[in-house]
Amino acid sequence: MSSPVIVLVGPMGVGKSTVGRLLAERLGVAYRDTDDDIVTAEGRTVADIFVDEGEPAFRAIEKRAVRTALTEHEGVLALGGGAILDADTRALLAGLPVVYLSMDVEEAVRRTGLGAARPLLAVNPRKQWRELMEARRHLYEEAATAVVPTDGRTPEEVTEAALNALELKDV
Ligand code: SKM
Repeated sequence: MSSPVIVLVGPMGVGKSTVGRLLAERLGVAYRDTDDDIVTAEGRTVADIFVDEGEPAFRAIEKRAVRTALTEHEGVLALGGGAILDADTRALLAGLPVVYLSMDVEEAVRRTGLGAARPLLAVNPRKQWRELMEARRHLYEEAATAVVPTDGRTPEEVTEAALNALELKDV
């Protein structure tokens, strides 16, 4: 069974796709993103799935998508921001090189604003972010091999920090 060379976890908007692509380029491997897998498989946006079917249905779809990607993908894999809410998913991550890209609440508000494509943040984003971070921070940390703060850093700097943290610098 294959597994990813790096799994990225962290909140939406932290830069998992940008950094994930840069990491994949540096390591000469493919990039994959479970949100993209879900959109392709379902033929509709994540926001539409939330609206049409609700969050529990999305989480069930996401859980399957993460499991498949973890067993199929040998490159860099970014997980949706809430994937770590699932205990079985966290168990599947044990032993894998998991990087938690972190950011503080103010940075999160600044980066994501009021984007309609982000259904969990449609109303009162600062309060939502604070609650979301409080509820999830320990889950991200529990899942992670390395924590890489992104505040005030460029995607290139975050990429270097992630490679250093995993000691993949010379690969
Ligand atoms: O998976 C998407 C979706 O918008 C839910 C989410 C979350 O719960 O933080 C993050 C996104 O990646």
